[in-house]
Amino acid sequence: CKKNLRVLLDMDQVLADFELGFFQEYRKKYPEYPYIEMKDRVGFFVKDQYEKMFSSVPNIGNAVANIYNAKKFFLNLPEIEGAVDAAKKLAKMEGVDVFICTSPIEKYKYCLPEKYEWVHKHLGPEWVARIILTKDKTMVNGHLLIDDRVDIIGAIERPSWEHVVFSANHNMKADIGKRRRLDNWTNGDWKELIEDFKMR
Ligand code: BVP
Repeated sequence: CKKNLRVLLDMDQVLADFELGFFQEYRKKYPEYPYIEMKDRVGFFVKDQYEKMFSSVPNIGNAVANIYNAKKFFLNLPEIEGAVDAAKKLAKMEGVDVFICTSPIEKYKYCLPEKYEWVHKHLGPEWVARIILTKDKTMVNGHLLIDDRVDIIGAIERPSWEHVVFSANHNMKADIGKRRRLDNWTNGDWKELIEDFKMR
């Protein structure tokens, strides 16, 4: 008898829209500061791109960090379109176990509980038990990791999972080698992806 397919879903930019949440809050809190349109985001870290692009603006990095370090930032992140619906359907599929695999930010005070609250609120109480919080996703065992971050590295050189890159503005120009992409949760591609993995 075959084992279940263990699917690890990243949270930020796969389920919860960190980039949109950031953009909206930043524009609201710092309307006089320069900003990067969401379509022009390149590279995983917002702060890095802002500091590089606006190096003449004093403290712009702090302004950026103030946004995601703030209370309620992670809690109030909007959903990625179709993500919650797809995740629920995925979890109901026969032969599939779903987990949420997410890394906290350095200033974890609000981020940690708010990630739990977000999952509880958007996916339901039974999903809280599926959360895996770690800075090192290579230490997590699974068959498939759906994640927007291109450089997922850690203690294990060859993780058990295969990384499928979830498309985000910041990774569209990145070299992802032989890895597959999942562009969204809305066009049904995710079902094919899961069926492919189940047949292995
Ligand atoms: O806690 C989240 C948000 C944070 O990194 C974590 C996402 O990790 P993954 O689980 O998706 O790998 N984060 C932080 C910054 C800026 C830090 Br400086 C950012 O620009 N984007 C981002 O996702």
